[in-house]
Amino acid sequence: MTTVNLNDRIPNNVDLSTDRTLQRALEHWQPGFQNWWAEMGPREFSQHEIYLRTAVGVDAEGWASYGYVKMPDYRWGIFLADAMPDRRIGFGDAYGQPVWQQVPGEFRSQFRRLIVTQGDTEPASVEQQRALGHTCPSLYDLRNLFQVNVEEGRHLWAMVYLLHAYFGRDGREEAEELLTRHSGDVDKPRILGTFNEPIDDWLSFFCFTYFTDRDGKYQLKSLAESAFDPLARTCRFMLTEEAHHMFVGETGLTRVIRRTLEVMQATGSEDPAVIRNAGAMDLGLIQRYLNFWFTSSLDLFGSEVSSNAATSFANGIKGRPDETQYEDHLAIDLPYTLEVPLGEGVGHEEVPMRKAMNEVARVAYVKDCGMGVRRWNMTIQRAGYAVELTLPSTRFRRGIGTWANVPTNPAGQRISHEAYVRQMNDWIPTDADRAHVKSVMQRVVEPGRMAGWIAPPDRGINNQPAVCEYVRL
Ligand code: BYC
Repeated sequence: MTTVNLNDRIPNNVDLSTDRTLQRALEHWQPGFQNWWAEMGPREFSQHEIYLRTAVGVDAEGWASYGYVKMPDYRWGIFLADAMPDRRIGFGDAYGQPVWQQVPGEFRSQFRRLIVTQGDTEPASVEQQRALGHTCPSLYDLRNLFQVNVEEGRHLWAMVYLLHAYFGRDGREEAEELLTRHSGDVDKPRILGTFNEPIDDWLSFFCFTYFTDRDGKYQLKSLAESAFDPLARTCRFMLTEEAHHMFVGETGLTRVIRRTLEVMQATGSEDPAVIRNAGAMDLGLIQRYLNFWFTSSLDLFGSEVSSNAATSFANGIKGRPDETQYEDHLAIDLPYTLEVPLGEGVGHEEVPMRKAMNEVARVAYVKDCGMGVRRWNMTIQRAGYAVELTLPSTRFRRGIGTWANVPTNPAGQRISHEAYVRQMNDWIPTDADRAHVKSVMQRVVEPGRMAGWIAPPDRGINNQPAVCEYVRL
């Protein structure tokens, strides 16, 4: 394993000090990053000490160290998972050949585009979440938010390292641009749709970390298969950090639901008005938030039929998530059957598998999303209620791909445009839903205490006691 140089100005395990030019270029980018964090990150909390984990190594056992850190002092660095000896390309036309340590010239622009797209999402999410600290439901949650934020900052570093190290001047220019686009900016927005959606309440934050970070998991898994080994190794390590973000989402939503059930039991009512009056979120409202963030995140996989995806697969640039689970890594003559709009209904179309790689990844993602929903339904059932939360159809409310702008209901049945517009209020958060959520977003910062709309976590971070002062305000 390459040693981790934690004391370097930029902590790294890539022997940065042996490449002075690269080191200087990254040190030149560093103040821009720090300024961006100070301006666009959770700036009102920059002087507080937070109980954070920091990456100090890349092996399974010892990568994390916990301690109190002020966010601007976080050791953002460059960490790649260890190289696998004699690693071979695992899919596509160059299957079985040795992986690349440099980017082949002919694939340069494709790689750059993917790395920039990935990199763009990381600071975007920090920007989206920057105001949440003011309304945290507990110190535990506040700490988790900041953990997610600093790690997204590190993921930006991961992509910027690749741009600087392997893409010369264009890479350096792209790295600058990553700090100038901003989430929701009318003139210079972030690249992908979901990353321009505001996240101004904690229910949205939990949905985002459940659904959108899970897209991150699947995209990183695809890139972790790449023939370009430095990209694969970077993404492998990012995946270990990403797991915590999804944990925050899943347990966050579980706790919201648990609290709702407690209120339903205490009041003996399922009436949304009664639940809201008691300061909790009714299940219908939660369902509408799930619908919103799930459908938005589905678009992040790109079009069902994509020549970009086919070329990326053919050229070894981006594989399928968990490529090793497939028997055929060439996927040349295989057909893939897609659901497509047909007349007023749903038809089927066969397309070459390689062109359907975005859909293959999306299907795996949807299955993964369903697991948490099943667990929530078991919790609801155990509490004695017949309500079931569901994931809407992948045809519903799509903005990208075959089903873009085709009106369907959440079950995926085709409906008229008028019916779609008229009923949307039943399906995604209404103004009243958002106003209610906003009204209960009151800041709670006494150690161990929770806001009234969310149950406490099962256990503390790194075995800390329930009353831990995770953030020293
Ligand atoms: N919004 O052939 P198409 C994460 C564009 S999340 C706007 O259909 P392709 C994280 C597309 O860019 C993971 N535009 O799709 C989570 C293309 O534009 P250009 C982020 C969209 O190229 C939480 C055009 O439509 N990582 O890490 O096969 C917190 C036609 O594209 C959208 C990645 O996405 C959209 N939703 O695949 C923090 C991995 N969808 O290039 C972080 C890198 C598509 O023709 N990116 N378009 O101008 C990729 O692999 C691919 O770019 C995509 C699209 C999967 C996104």
